[in-house]
Amino acid sequence: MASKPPQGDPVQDAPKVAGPKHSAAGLTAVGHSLRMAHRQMGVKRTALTLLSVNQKGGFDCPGCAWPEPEHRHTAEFCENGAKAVAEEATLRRVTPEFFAEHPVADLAGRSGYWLGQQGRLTHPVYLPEGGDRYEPVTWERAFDIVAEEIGALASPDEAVFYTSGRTSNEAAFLYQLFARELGTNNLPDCSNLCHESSGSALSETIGVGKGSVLLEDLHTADLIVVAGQNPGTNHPRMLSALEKAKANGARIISVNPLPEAGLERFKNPQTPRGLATGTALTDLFLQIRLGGDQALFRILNKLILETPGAVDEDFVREHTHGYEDFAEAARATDWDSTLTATGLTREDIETCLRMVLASKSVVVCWAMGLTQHKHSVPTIREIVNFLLLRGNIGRPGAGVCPVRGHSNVQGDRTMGIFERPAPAFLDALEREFGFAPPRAPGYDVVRAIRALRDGRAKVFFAMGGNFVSASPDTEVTEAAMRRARLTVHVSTKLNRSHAVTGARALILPTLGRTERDLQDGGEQFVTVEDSMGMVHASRGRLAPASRQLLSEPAIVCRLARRVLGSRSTVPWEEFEKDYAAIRDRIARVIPGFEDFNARVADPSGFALPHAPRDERRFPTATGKANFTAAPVEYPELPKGRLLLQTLRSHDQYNTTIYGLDDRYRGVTGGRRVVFVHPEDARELRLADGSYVDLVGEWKDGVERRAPGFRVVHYPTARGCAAAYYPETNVLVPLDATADTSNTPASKSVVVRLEQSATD
Ligand SMILES: Nc1nc2c(c(=O)[nH]1)N[C@H]1C(S)=C(S)[C@@H](COP(=O)(O)OP(=O)(O)OC[C@H]3O[C@@H](n4cnc5c(=O)[nH]c(N)nc54)[C@H](O)[C@@H]3O)O[C@H]1N2
Ligand SMILES: Nc1nc2c(c(=O)[nH]1)N[C@H]1C(S)=C(S)[C@@H](COP(=O)(O)OP(=O)(O)OC[C@H]3O[C@@H](n4cnc5c(=O)[nH]c(N)nc54)[C@H](O)[C@@H]3O)O[C@H]1N2
Ligand SMILES: [Mo]
Repeated sequence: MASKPPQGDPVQDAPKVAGPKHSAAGLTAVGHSLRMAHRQMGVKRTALTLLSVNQKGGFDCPGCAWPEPEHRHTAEFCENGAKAVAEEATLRRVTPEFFAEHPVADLAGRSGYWLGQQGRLTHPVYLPEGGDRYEPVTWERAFDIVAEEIGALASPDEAVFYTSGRTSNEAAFLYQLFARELGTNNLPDCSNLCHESSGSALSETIGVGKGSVLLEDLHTADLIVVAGQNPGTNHPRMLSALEKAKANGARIISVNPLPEAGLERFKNPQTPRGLATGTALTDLFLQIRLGGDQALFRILNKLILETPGAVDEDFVREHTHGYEDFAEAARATDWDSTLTATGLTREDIETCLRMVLASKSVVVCWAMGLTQHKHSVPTIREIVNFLLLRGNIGRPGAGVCPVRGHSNVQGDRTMGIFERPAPAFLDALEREFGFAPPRAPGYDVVRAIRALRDGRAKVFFAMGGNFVSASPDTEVTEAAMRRARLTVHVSTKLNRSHAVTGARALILPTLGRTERDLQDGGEQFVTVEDSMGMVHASRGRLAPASRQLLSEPAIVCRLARRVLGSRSTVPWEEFEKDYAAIRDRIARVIPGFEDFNARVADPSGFALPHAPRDERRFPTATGKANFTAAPVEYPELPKGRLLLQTLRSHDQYNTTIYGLDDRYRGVTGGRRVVFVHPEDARELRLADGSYVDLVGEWKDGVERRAPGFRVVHYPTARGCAAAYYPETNVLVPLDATADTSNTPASKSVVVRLEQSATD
């Protein structure tokens, strides 16, 4: 039974357009967050909940992974954090009666927005083979069903265990332990769709796949480059750090095809100045073409090499490897191809160079605008080259800053959620638990979809997330999912992945961050790691959404006991009772977590070691920081086509849609919009307000179509278009991925725009 993905709500999706804004936050943002929160939680619960977000002794915001400052405001959250909290702490409920009224086919016809608006899941539910709707099931029976299907597999490698990045360190550690004791490394995670390119590029070049800066480094940098990131929407608390940096004299360069309001001007609602005029953030805006960043950094590197005295020769000699090959490649760069690739002018780039040369310490921040292209890994390696040239790694005020997405995505990876674990990690597991973990690499997200599609994987288990909506090539992914024997989702809220199921399906409802976690050993807390490698505790305060909910660690423990039975060497029961017992094991397996329980008692948490940052030691294959010399690439655009990036609106958290507005880009009341430069639109004869189908063009010749988008004339870079994810995931081919990291190239999709039949 194939159903087309729903195309938005025809009644609600009627976008109105008013043009881009030029500043972010301010009191409007505070008002929006409070209204949204009141609607979901009421006034009293709103106050109780929002005041403990990101406070010492409170819970970690389930929004983004931006770190908390040492000195916290009473309200240490942002508009979008408040929405994330309201979404979870909502008083609305999805009960067994709801499932009785809504067959799966009905759910499959609803928009993601509608599904999310129904509220919190309250009971475990089961869709039997041949059944048309979910029915209530006991936890025991649910675990029996999973055990039955896993037991029937020819090999544990026919099971796939996905993780989304909200999972705590404790739950993540147990989850990977279970998968590995079962015998598989099939642990794809949202990172595969997200910052995998950063991890790949950084581990090879600096020896650690994480950012090398702390919050203080941002505050004290001379120059901050923000490339391929929209912090005003996706990491609003980063604007406070940028404001502080500016107050200390920093300059900021934004590299983006779109003028993003948050980067132009920040009105900090916590300061009088913020409420009046706000702070202008960006000093230089480089309106780059999609995918032009490698070319930009390559020419900057060439120009630095050509400037006498600009290279930090001591650093290069002492700490790096591969300089000569890199320098030769950089010197060969020419202006013509650079200007084509970037769409910038020579003056833009020369201004940028002057700012770089005038700065002693430089931080480069980036997010999805750099990681989701075919050549993302060489692009990020070129940024590393750029920083290495002037010794900008491993000293204060300087370094690489990949800004992570999900609040614990970095921690999940540290805990071993990875389809290609390091041998040293597996050795440590083996030593600690006495079983032999599998050594062969497992499936990442794209490979997992292929395995499901081809019948090589039969059980799909998700610890959070919304796999079918977050993944590329929606129709392919959904068909793959429907071939599974069993799909299981541990979730807080309803989403499309619950409606696109295998022969049998389970939804297992779980506690969110905001909720109290009571186990036999007393009240528990969990821990998370932010984007800068700081680990701290998170403790929920609210009563759970339903008495039936189990915590994620409890679900893994019970599942593991049921599936592995007496063959397990892991004390699952003990772990479920008291999470401190899990942390004791983490302390013994994962470097940097020594004495974990004692150190996490400090309300500010602790910093994980980072050899390049702390001691300018680079644990790479060469023992040095590696310069790299890859050919410069950029996307080619056939005539009459546009390069489409798929990005987030201001009113969504990934596939969770909070509302239908994108305030800073001036769109209200709808999501099916495509932003096109007015000149491109004129050439393509597309009036503002006309309706088009977006049709993907890829070398496999398959037609991928997203129908019915309103054209919005918008000041994006020439040749580039933008539309929201996940509505446009149908256009991203499964095989169009980044080299090395295998991340879907969601930011460079070649499309043609066809007038909609209904227009
Ligand atoms: N409120 C909210 N917060 C979130 C999320 C959310 O959905 N909502 N998601 C979380 C997650 S998981 C993540 S990963 C992050 C995502 O955070 P972002 O990476 O900021 O998210 P996107 O909306 O994908 O924005 C991509 C930005 O890069 C720019 N860009 C696109 N392509 C290019 C390019 O080729 N070059 C350059 N220089 N720029 C480019 C786009 O114009 C846009 O400004 O946010 C996290 N925080
Ligand atoms: N085209 C395109 N595709 C993309 C992207 C893009 O920019 N463009 N971005 C990619 C990126 S960066 C990412 S990170 C992925 C996101 O992929 P995912 O992480 O898979 O998706 P989310 O939308 O964050 O997942 C939302 C669901 O998580 C569940 N949930 C929320 N909180 C909890 C919790 O505490 N515990 C549990 N168990 N469940 C919880 C809820 O049921 C909710 O419906 O999408 C990727 N897909
Ligand atoms: Mo992400």
